[in-house]
Amino acid sequence: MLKIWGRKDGSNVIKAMWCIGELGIECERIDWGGPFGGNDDPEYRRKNPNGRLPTLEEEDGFTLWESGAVVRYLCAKHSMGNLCPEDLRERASSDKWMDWSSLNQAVFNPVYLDHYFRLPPADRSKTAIEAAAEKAAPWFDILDAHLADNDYVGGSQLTMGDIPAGSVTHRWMQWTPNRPPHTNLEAYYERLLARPAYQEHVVDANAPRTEQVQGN
Ligand SMILES: N[C@@H](CCC(=O)N[C@@H](CS)C(=O)NCC(=O)O)C(=O)O
Repeated sequence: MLKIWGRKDGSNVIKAMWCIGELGIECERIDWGGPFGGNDDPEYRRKNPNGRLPTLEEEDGFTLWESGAVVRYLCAKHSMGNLCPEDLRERASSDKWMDWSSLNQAVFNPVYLDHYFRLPPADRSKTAIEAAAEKAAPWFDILDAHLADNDYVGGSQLTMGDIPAGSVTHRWMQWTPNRPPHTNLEAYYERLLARPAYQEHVVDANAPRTEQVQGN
């Protein structure tokens, strides 16, 4: 069976697992990294020399790392013409949003993680969170404008292009203090929330942390 190595609340593991949920394929996810450790295990490093998550492993020993590559591979293998658009230009547009999300939209995420959870409480800074939100907002303006005419980033249906953007949108929606209004993004988020795979692998996987943020 397909294996994914990675703790379920890792932002990049979330992308792989939401994708797998949408594809409806069987998968064994192995708790790895973070509090579970194992990143420096020599056998794990042979699968993924970066010692990061997620790592995909197939029954014949094929391994793949980099969450975007994992999502692209799984969608091309199991959902050509659907989550992976067959038309080259449509596929390139989905690819574009995937790279855009990782390189731009998600930059607030490590700052939020540090200042909500990772740093010793005395070193956490609300100002740092607010500054990260302010820096990220223009990227969300761009996505919001695109969604005025598109239900999903690739057009009228969910594609692999939504996986990174949609998964990071959850943290933005739930963890951003004084979030600026984005009507189209909010409607997009509602559409994603209606998807069982999004609920399970994005919302539920983030739930303990979200409760902690909202309890702050
Ligand atoms: N660009 C890589 C980043 C991988 C990465 O940094 N993953 C984080 C988790 S989301 C990680 O491995 N952190 C160390 C850990 O959780 O132990 C990808 O997209 O797969």
